[in-house]
Amino acid sequence: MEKFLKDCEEAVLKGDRENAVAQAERAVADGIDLLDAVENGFSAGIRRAGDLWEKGEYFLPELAFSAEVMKAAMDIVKPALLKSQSSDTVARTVVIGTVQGDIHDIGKSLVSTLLSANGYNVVDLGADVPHTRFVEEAERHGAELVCMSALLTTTMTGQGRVISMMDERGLRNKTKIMVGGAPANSSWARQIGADAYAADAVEAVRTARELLL
Ligand code: B1M
Repeated sequence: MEKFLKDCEEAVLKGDRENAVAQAERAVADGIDLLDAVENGFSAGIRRAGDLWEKGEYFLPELAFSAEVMKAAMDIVKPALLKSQSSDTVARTVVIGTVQGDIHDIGKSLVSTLLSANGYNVVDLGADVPHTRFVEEAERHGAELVCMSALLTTTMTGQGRVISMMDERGLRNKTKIMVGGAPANSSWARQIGADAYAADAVEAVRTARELLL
């Protein structure tokens, strides 16, 4: 398993689409723990690519290419991941997206997939979602939970902005709010008045269950 995870990591890091797709297909065919493959294999590769870019050893197009390769692997894993989870939850509506100004959508999409797989009715707004749209869509769909992802320190403030707007619109007492993404943490969630923070996709599902008891 360790070698397999390393192969997934290297495929994304090196932007080797063919290999990443082959590893993803193998994971599905061999019944490998898909979450393990995503979190500890492919994601490890994209994070390492980010570290190299930060150190100036990768150029932005190389990082972007690694991200595309990661998404190609995710496209293969996603249908099987959707089937693999138990969906014993009564459908509750969740609105999810990455906040305005932020195009990072890989982690958000993983959270979205796992929530769907666990029986939630997920309205995925995508990335770079205007603050007002979170509010409008939450109201339109009668969402019980709004999940906001942010990967940039410059965009995470948008999570707080949306919470204030939900409050102004009188939706805050009907809708729970969860935040996530690399720069967020529990104290940030408390600071902006969110109900919860989740560090990863599995924790996001567990937290959604607790919030919507
Ligand atoms: Co960008 N980027 N990036 N990037 N990028 C980061 C975030 C950065 C930390 C890299 C670095 O410096 N080491 C840095 C941010 C620094 C900061 O703000 N302090 C950065 C930067 C600076 C930028 C640009 C500004 C670069 C530039 O243009 N000069 C630019 C921003 C563009 C924009 O958004 N406006 C940019 C662009 C890009 C790419 C397009 C090349 C690509 C994104 C492709 C895409 O998503 N479609 C990219 C990538 C890939 C990264 C890194 C390397 C990896 C992100 C990722 O996909 N991780 C990232 C470095 C890093 O995070 N270590 C980086 C894998 C994913 C599975 O994990 O997203 O953390 P993650 O999601 C996890 C958890 O966080 C959690 O669960 C997920 C699954 O376990 N989670 C949630 C996430 N959302 C949640 C929501 C929830 C609950 C849990 O609901 C509430």
